[in-house]
Amino acid sequence: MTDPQQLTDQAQTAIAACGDEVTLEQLRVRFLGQKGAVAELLRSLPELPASQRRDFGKAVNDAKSAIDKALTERRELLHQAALTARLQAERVDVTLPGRGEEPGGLHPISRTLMRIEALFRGIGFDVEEGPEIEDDFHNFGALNIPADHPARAMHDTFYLPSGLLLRTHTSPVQIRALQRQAPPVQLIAPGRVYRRDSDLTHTPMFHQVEGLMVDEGVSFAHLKGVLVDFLRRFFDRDDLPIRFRPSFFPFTEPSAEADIGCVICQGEGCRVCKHTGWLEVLGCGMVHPNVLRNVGVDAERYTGFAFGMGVERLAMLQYRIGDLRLFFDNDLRFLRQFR
Ligand code: 2U9
Repeated sequence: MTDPQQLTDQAQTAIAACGDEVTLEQLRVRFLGQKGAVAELLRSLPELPASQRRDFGKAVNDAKSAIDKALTERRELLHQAALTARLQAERVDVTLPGRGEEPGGLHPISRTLMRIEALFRGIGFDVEEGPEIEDDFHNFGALNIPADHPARAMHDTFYLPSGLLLRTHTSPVQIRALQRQAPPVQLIAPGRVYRRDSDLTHTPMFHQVEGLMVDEGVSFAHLKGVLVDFLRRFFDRDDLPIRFRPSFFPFTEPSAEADIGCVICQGEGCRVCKHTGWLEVLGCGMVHPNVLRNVGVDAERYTGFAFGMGVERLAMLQYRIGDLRLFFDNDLRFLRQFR
């Protein structure tokens, strides 16, 4: 190649056809580099007759400028095109509708717990929580359940290597409350409890709400008044039939279990109430004087009533849920129904 104009044309054609910045740099080296085509033309200068050198030198310089200009313009163009392509690719259409957030919901057990708590708060009960890992005294001893007593078999207990245990009921919360504060005491203790039990109707962890009222002159009539009122409000039926049957617990004397008229069949008899028309919903009784003495409360001066209920059972009746395990599967198809 000896003609600067021809070289310019060739370079401009190649540059115009170049589609990316890397190839463009290769073209720059090829035409304007130290060993490039323009440098080669300049090296041929001394071989020319002296009369032609001046014009040829100018022509080579013009070629160099023209190629340099073409490179710069092309580089700018390619840079802009790349930027535009990237902006296009990364474009966010802020006018598109959002993906949407599904509203969360409370677990049915949480909802039932909150309902129970609200009803007891409304009649002046405090709500207290306590540790799930307990010692033998707070879970058993203080509650008039001695070490060798068969009543302990009722609560198949999870023991930890330390000798501590997972509480089998929320009674220890109330023991701690009585140790801490003098009567009058009126509180409920909601929370998780643990028993070594697992079948269709039992899970190793479940929820309880227990309650306690201790003061001078507290009687079984107060117990009945509070619990009948609670159950009728909970099931939202002023005429809900309720009966108390005698029972036994080591921590209460006398003790009773409360049944409500079956909310599924209205007492007609169905599978849920095993064709009795009644559903057992809680246990209760007058706090045993030994329990009061164990926590330093004067059992001559004070009396109290206590009760306990299983939250899963109440939630199943409230929401007409037929299978206990649904509470623990965390299947969204089930949980979404409680939003
Ligand atoms: C203190 C004194 C007495 C709590 C009580 C029951 C009766 C009872 C069961 C119901 C179903 C447990 O979840 S369940 O299996 N509970 O029947 N609980 S009286 O008595 C107390 C508690 C604390 C200081």
